[in-house]
Amino acid sequence: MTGTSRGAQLRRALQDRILVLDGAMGTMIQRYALDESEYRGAELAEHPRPLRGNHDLLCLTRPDVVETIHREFLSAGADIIETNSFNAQSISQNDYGTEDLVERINREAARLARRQADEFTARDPERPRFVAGCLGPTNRTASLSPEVENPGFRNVTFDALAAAYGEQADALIEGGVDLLLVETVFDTLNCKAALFAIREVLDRRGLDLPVSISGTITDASGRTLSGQTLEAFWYSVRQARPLSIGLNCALGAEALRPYVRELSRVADALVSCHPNAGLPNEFGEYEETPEMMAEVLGELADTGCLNVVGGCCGTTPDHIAAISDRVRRAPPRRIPEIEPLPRFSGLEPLVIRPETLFVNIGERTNVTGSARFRRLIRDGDFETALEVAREQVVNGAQMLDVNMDEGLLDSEEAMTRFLNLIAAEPDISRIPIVIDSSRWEVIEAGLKCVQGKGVVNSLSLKDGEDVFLERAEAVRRYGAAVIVMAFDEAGQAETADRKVEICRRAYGLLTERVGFLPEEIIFDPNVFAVATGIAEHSRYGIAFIEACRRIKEELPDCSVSGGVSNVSFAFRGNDLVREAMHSAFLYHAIRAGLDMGIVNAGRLPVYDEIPEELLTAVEDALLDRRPDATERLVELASRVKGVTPTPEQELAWRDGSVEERLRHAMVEGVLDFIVEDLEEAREKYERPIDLIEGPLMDGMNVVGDLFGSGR
Ligand code: THG
Repeated sequence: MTGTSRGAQLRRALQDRILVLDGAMGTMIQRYALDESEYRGAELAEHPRPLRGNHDLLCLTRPDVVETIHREFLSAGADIIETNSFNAQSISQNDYGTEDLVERINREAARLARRQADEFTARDPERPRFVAGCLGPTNRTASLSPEVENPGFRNVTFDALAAAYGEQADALIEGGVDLLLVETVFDTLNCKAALFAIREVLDRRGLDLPVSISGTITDASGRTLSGQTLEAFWYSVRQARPLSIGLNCALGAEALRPYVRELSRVADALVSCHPNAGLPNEFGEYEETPEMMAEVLGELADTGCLNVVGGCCGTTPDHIAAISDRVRRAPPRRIPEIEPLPRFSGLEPLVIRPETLFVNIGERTNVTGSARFRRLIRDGDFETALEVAREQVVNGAQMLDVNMDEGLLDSEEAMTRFLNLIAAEPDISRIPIVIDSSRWEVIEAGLKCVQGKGVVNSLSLKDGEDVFLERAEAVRRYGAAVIVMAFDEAGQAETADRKVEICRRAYGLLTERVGFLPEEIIFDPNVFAVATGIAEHSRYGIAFIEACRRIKEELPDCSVSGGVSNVSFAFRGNDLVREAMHSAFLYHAIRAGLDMGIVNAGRLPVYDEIPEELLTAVEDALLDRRPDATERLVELASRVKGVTPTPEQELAWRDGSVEERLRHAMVEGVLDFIVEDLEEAREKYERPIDLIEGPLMDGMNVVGDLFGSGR
C-alpha cells in the first residue's frame, strides 16, 4: 500500500475512534541493560567515542530489541507506533560522532516499525496499524542562549535545525512511515524549523503525509521551556495545518490534564496526549501505574478532549494496555469550529476579537522612523535599543514593528541580533513581532528568529504575481501572518478604487493559491502624507479611510492596518500638530474599520482633548473638507509651533479636587502624583473599597468610554 492511501486510512480511523499511540522506547530499552559492546555491534566496534545510551543506534546494531519492543506495544493495543529515532538527527548524533549514520538509522527505524505494523495489520486488516516517524527536539534550542551573560547568543540556528530535520524526515519517509511526529517540543522555533524542513521534503517527493506536533511543558506554569503559553504555541504552528497538536512527556498525566483541555479548546486540529508515567523518583523509577494513567487519560477522553493517546517516558506495554482498554469506548474529540479571528503570538497569544477596538503596533524600533533608534543601532548599542522596545511595550504597544533598513547597516545581521535579544526579554517578547523591511532577505532573517506567530511587513504585487506567490508561500511555511501593501506592477494605489482592487487581487491569490486563511491577512491601503501643498495629496486621508471601509466590507475576515505617522510627514518637527493629526486620523479610520496601526505608542493625545481650533484645522486637512485646509493648518501650525506650555499651564490640573486629579492621572496615564493623591483620597474615603468604587471606578469609566468610542 502507498503511504498516501495509508494516510487516508489513518484520517478515517481518527474520525471513528481515539487512536492509541505506543509507550516509551527509551525506558523500555533501558530494561535490557545493554552494555557498550551491544550498542556498538560489530560495525562500530572501533568507533572512537562511547556509544552506550545512543538508543537510536540500536536500529542498526540491535534491531531485534527495537522490533521486540514494537511488537509488545502493538500487542498491548497500540494503533500507532513511533520509530526509534527520537535523537536521530545530526545535531544530537554529533555528541556521539555518529552524524554520518543519521540517514541509515532513520531508514532502518522506519523499516523496523513498518514491518511490525504491517504484520499486525495483516492479522487484523479491519484494524490497520500505523507508523509515526519520530522527530525529537534535538539537544539545542534556537530561542534561548546557553550563556547567561550573552543573551543574544545561540548555539544553533534555524537553518542548521532545518537541515538536520530535513535529512531525518527524508530518511524516515524513505523507510516508509505513515506520518511524521515532531514531539517533545520545548522550543517552538526548533519546531518551526522542523515543520519548514518537512514541508520542503514532502514537496520534493510530491507527498502529503500528515504531520503531527506534540509539545511539552517543563513546570507548573503551563508554558514551554522557551516561555510560550499553549495557546501561543498553537498559533505559532497552526499554519502548518498539522494533523494533530498535543502534549507529551512533562510531569505525568494528571499535571498535563488542564493543558490538554486548553489545547482542546483552542485548536482546530486533532488533539493528542502521551504523558510520561510521572517524573522519575530518586531511584529513577516512574511511579504512575497503568491504572492511574488510564483513569486520568480516560477522563480526558470521556469529556471529548482527545483523539490520540499514549505514553512517554516510563510507560510500558501494561500502561498502553490499560489506557487502550479505558479509552476504547470513549468518543473521539470533534474538531471545533474556531472563529475566524486574527490570532498572533509572542510568548502570549493576541487575538483580535470583534470588541477589540484597535491594536497598537509600536513604531519606535525602526531605524528609518527614529533618529534615536538609528543612532543606537549604528553605534552597536543594542542594550539601549532594547530599552526602546521595552518603552513601546510599557506605553501600550500590543505588537512591535522592527525595521533595520538603513544603507550603512548590515540589516540582516542587525535584524537577527536584535530579535535574538528581544527573545531573551520576556516582557518584550510577550507580544508578537512585526518584521518590517523592504528587502525579502531581511524579512527571512527575521522569520528565522521568532518563535511566535508574527507578521511579515510587507509583501506586495509590485514585482508581479510570481514573486508575490513565492514569498507568500514562504511566509506561510515560516508560520507568520502577512501585511500586504496596496502596491502593484503599476505602482502604489492612491485612490480608494485602486487600493481595494489591489487588495482584492491579493486576497484571491493568498486564499486560493497559497492557502492563507483570510484572518491571517492584513491589508495596508497606504497612509500618505496630507497637507503637503500638492493638490493631489489632499484626498489621501479620505481615500485611506474609504478603502478601510470597503476592504472590511468586501474581503471578509481580513484585517486592515496602516502606518499612521506617515499622514503628518508635512509637519515634521511639530509634534503637537502631528500628534493631533494622528489621533484624529485614527478616530475616523477606526470607525471605518481600521483594526491596527503602526503608531508611536504612548504619544496619541485623547481625541476629545484636542483643542477645538486645532482639531477643526486638522480634520479639515485629513478629510479634505475645504480647499484652503492646508493653508489654514500650516498657518495654525506655525502659530502653535514652539508654543510650549508653561510649567504653570502644565500643572493647572493640580488645582482640581482630588477626584478630578485622580481622573486626570488615569486618563492621561500620569504617574507623577499618584501616590500622594491616593493617600489624600484614602484619608478622605476611609474605607478603601469606597475609594475604589468611587473615584477610581469613575476614572476607569471615563477611560472605558473614550476607548469604546475610539477617542
Ligand atoms: N505601512 C507599513 N509599514 C510601515 C509603514 C506603513 N512601516 C514604516 C512606517 N510606514 C511606519 N512607521 C513609522 C515610524 C516613524 C515615523 C513614521 C512612520 C515617523 N518618525 C518621525 C519622523 O520621521 O519624523 C520621528 C523622527 C524621530 O524620532 O527621529 O514619523 O505605512 N505596513
